Amino acid sequence: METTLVLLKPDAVQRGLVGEITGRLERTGLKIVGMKLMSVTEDLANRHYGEHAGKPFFEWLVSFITSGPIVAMALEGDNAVAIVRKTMGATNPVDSAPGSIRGDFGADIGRNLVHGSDSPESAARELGLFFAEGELLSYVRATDVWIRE
Ligand code: IDP
Ligand code: MG
Repeated sequence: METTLVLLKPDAVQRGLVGEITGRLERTGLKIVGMKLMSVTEDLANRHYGEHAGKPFFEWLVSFITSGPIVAMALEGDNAVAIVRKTMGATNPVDSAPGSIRGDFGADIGRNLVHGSDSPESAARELGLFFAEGELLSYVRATDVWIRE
C-alpha cells in the first residue's frame, strides 16, 4: 500500500477545477487520507521543488506555486503513485492523453494544474513537507472490499 501527495496548483483553484480534479482522483478508487486548502510559502516551495533548483523554469515555478491557494491531498492505495501519475497525464499538456487531467484542462507546461509525487520515496518526502503526522487519517470505507482484494 502506498500514499502519495497530490497538489491542486493555484491555476486549478482559480479556474474552479478543484471538484472536477478531486472527483477524477476519487473515482480511481484511491482513498483520500489528507486534504487541505493552504498557501505555499517560498520556503516550502523551495524545499518541495528542490530537485529543480538551477533549471531555467525554477524561479517561475516557485513564484507560480506561491501565487495563490492550493489544495494538498494525500491519496492512499495500491500503486497510488503510478495511478495518480496516469490520471494526471504527462508534464506537458501538449503530450498528455485526452482523458487525463492535464490532457483535458491544460494548455501550458507550467500551468499544468496538478502535482503528483513521482516515486514512493518522493511521496514520503513530500508528504512530510505538506502534512503533519496527525493530519493523515486511517479509516475504512465500506467500498474498500469492492476496490481491492
Ligand atoms: P511533473 O510535475 O510532471 O512531475 P517535473 O519535471 O517534476 O514534472 O516538473 C515540475 C513542474 O515544473 C511541472 O509540473 C511544471 O509545472 C514545471 N515545469 C517543468 N518543466 C517546465 C518547463 O520546461 N517550463 C516551465 N515549467 C516547467
Ligand atoms: Mg515531478
